[in-house]
Amino acid sequence: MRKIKNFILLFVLVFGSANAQNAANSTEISPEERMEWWQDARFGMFIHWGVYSQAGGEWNGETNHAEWLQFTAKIPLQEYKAYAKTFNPVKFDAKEWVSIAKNAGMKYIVVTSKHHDGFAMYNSQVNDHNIIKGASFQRDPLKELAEECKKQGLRFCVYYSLGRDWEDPDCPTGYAGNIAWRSNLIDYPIEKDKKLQRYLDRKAIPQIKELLTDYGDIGVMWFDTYELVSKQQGQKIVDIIRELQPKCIINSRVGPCLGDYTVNEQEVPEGASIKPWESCMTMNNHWGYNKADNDWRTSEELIHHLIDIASKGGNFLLNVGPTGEGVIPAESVERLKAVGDWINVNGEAIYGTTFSPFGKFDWGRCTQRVENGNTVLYLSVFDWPTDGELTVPGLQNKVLKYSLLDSDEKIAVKALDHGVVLKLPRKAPDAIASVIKLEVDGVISGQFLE
Ligand code: H79
Repeated sequence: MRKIKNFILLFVLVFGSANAQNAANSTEISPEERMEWWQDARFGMFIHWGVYSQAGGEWNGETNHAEWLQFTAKIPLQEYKAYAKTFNPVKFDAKEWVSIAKNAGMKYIVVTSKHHDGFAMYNSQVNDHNIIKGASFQRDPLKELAEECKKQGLRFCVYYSLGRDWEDPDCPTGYAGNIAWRSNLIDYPIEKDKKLQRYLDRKAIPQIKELLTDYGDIGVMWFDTYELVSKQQGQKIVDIIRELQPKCIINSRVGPCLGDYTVNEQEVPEGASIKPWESCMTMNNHWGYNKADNDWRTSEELIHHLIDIASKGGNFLLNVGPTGEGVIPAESVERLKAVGDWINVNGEAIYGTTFSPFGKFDWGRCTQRVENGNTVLYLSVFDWPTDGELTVPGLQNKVLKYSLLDSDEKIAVKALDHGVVLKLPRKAPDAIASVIKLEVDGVISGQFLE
């Protein structure tokens, strides 16, 4: 009898705990839920800022350096550490930076917590090569930015160079045929002695834990250059992040075939994708501050990129490179202001929309939102028709409502066999991109995914 009782007790314990396990799993956040705010956000600010920013790209007469300064100028670690000591960005003002991002219509910021130089831009207890112990600046800019983001309602996210670290003796890089291509061979010349796992255990993983423990909610852990990090090593980092902050999004550069979304660097893909993706881009030709680089993209190019990316279902992560004093360059601020002015009027064509059901149009781009079974189309016109007639080829659904955003001017709609023709005022309401809002019956079949 007792045996049977024990058996039942055991059964209840095992079964009960399995149920508890299921309950825990059912409260787990799904990838779709995790990505929800990010997919609606569409637009974020990338910030490349570190010890290297002081040089403004110039070292021994060469002016083309930036965030890779230590590597490209071949600076020995001890000299770079001495240079780090002079880093004192007295004009840094988290409130101003976050305001600039917010006024541009950006919903998140991604700031370099540690670039390839291995210098932590926060108060790390793990490693002394950081802004408190290794520089003159006795403040933690990441803490100030995290707090300011919380105040102003932006998501705080961090960049972390995973597979490259020029301060650590154990960080090998490269691939077959190009061994050690991004390693610090000046201070640590014997590549074969480097053990990646030792670097991960001693520095990278403990620092990732610090960032996820001491800075409130992290929106995205934005990893870069996993280099020789294996899928298993990357997965272990993913597991650690999931454990500490289940809501934190992880980009694809945490390891091979891993992460919540893919990244395009300095380019926009040709076609749309339903899987989450992001394009990160500079405003001139450098990520970190380069005072000689005056090759700025125009505000028009940036606004067109934002619309183009949204029309393909992606996010735009646009970079600024603040100076060594902690100031976002005026040229960047000016462009962000122009983007903000456009978004203030036309933001509904960007936030919370999905990719175009028609692919690209010759005259511009399209985004959509399905509301109560009907579709709202946003047509962003880059090239305004000189004859005032704009064709939307392929649109077969009945048009229920139509208007120009930010204009009282009347437009007319004519349905043809091959699509819809819009009669527009002769002059574009916005020289960069004017948005026409069309509410059509039902959803649009035939998704043009390239
Ligand atoms: O953080 C930014 C870059 O520093 C980093 N990723 C972005 C987000 C990055 N790592 N590798 N790459 C980008 C691609 C390689 C760029 C190079 Fe070069 C251009 C290597 C050689 C020419 C940078 C510029 C290094 C030397 C000159």
